[in-house]
Amino acid sequence: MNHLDPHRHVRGESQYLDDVPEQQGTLFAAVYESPVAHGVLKGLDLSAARRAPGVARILTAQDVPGRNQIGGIVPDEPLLAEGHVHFRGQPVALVLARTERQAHAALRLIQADIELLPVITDPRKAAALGEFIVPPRTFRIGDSTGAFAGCAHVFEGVAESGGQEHLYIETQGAYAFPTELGGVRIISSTQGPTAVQRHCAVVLGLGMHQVEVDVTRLGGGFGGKEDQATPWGCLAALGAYLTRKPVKLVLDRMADMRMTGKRHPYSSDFKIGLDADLKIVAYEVQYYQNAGAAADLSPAVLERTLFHTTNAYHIPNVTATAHSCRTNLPPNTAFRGFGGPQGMFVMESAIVRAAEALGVAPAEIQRRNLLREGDLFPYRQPAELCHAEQAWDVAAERFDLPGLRAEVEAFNAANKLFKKGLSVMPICFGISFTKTFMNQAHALVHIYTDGSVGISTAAVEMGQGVNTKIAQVAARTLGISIHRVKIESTNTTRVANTSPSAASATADLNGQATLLACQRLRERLLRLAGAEYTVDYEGIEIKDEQVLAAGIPAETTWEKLVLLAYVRRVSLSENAHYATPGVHFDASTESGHPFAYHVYGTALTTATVDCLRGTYTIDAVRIAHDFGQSFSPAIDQGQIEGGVVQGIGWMTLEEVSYNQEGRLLSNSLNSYKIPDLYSVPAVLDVHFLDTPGHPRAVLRSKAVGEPPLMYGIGAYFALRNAIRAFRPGAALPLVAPMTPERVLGGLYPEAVAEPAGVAVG
Ligand code: LUZ
Ligand code: MOS
Repeated sequence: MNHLDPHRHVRGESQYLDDVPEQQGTLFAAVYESPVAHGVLKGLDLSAARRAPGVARILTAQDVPGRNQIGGIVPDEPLLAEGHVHFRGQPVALVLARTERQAHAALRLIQADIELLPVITDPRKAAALGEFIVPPRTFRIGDSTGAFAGCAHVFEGVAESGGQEHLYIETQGAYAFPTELGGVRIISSTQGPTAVQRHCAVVLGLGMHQVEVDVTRLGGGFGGKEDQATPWGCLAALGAYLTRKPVKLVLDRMADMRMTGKRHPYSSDFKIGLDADLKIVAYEVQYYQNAGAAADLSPAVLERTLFHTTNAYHIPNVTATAHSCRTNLPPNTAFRGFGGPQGMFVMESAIVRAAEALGVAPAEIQRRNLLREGDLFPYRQPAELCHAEQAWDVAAERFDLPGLRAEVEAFNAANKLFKKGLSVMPICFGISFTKTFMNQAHALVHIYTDGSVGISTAAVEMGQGVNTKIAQVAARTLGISIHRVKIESTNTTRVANTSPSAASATADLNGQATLLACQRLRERLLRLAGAEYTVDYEGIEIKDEQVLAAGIPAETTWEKLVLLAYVRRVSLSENAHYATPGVHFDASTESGHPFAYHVYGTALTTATVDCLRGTYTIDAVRIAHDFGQSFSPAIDQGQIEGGVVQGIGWMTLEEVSYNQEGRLLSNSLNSYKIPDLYSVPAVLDVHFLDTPGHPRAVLRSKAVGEPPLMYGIGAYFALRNAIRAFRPGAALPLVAPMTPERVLGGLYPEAVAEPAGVAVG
């Protein structure tokens, strides 16, 4: 089964937010952003802007009829700045004008009087000042302090990973319409329609039933629209509510890059202890998360970092502490992997530090410490149906790891100015929202009297193929062609109280709910088919004698059966709720069974460095991945390919950088480099491991959204190994991304210094 959407996309038929036909009278909105990263907002001069051509109205915090608050986990984020500004790009005022051009022109006439306050961009500086979003959290198993005393080898170090711009192709936006009775209807480019609905209701002082949010599809999300579609939805809704006119707000690319948060940069201290057999006995880590100026999803991201502290390894003694540090940057947010990749990068860094010091290949340590069936994670869930060793061994054998290693060594022996590096990257990712209550979904399934089927769930299609998967689940369960099934827009009036499409769990949660609804419909129809009946309805006749012993009339078509149900007054609609069974977590002991299951895999990565220029290619990524029983292998393979390339981008090319005044330097695609066709590995092999899947995975087909991003960490270490082939024994910092500048710094440390004054991330 192929993805249902791409032919619509390439023909330009897919409707994104900006393709919705514009209603007459629509006002266009533009956001006035804070020009500084921290200060007291003493005054705002709107007089010239108000007189500008086409301007209908300018809104500030004073115009909010409800609460000026959009914080999700912590109520610390105003919709429009009030009293203070906390980051550059923070929304301060909203201009509504007859055209988009007029709205943007008026922005330039606004003057803010701001008294500057000190700016913090560095998480460790924030921590030193006690600027935390939430209190620190610690996951602990065994006794790491005691265990270090008995270790043959102990190593310490610092690891840093940078931010990442989501760069969804469709920028953030919303289009809001006033409805009768004083409500609003919002078309939003969001992964979380309920989040937009809930916050709009708060901001407007309305009940949630007065706010309808509708989403057809997104041009990418990657986590950037899990929480951060909310401000634009609320601003458009505020405009529509106050003016009683439709209001459209779409950010241009540079505004989106300036104003929205990104993947959290982390700065971490680690300590790793091994015994004489290279078994990891103890691991301690302190994470400093750069949260930005408000909580957003940072506490949940922090939590997932702790859950993935030990990646795919079993370590009996672990103490991991995570700090969420408040800085004057846009609030950082969900990004594919959600803190997991940051934690796993530190684990891999610790292993590499140990391996380099001991003069062994990192793989020697990695392979020996992989999770086995029944091993406890630091949060005390056992690894069940664990495929960590299988993934490694199948990858090593199928792709001939010893042969690849020999090739790299031979190349390096024969070449002076080009060096190759190889790495092995195992992954393990927990599937479920870490907040147990979020693991629920609804599906509303209608069978129409002509036999066509319409399905509404909470799932948001953002290119990942979830609509195709849900249609497949329904078609299989009902025994009909997928072409009879339409997946409707995601709409809060049809499916309420939804979790965002996130955490790799969307197909599982909404697919399971769809499965339940379709099973019920199917049972009902089969029962009816098995009964004796005669019906004559609009010329269609089904006779009793056609009822077979099996209970299904031989000539009963789907259409006839559906029509029969209708005239017999049997309901052709179902609304099912699914809640993942068996997941729980107790934050007071930091233990429980938070994940439905884990996904495993291993990637072998080779890279070549040009040792004169510092440029490089990631030559090949070869992966053995645990899909379970994939029922959409084409979509799943696409998720792996996209995830790997996005992970390589995060670890190599993509460098988010702010200056010390909190101004985004990497503010466009001229200064922020993402992987292009030329940086995609020429070889990207994906082997589907033979695994049974998991009963909690929909049709035993495991979640596939986020896990592959973590394979990209392998690219970092492959490049590091290539540098060390050029400069044997080099002591390289563990700082990502490994940009060409950093590669040069590694090759020629005396000649290339870290750029001064630029905050990492
Ligand atoms: N969002 C969330 C997520 O709210 N909770 C999670 O556990 C999560 N994990 C991954 C991505 N988004
Ligand atoms: Mo995501 S980081 O699953 O929105």
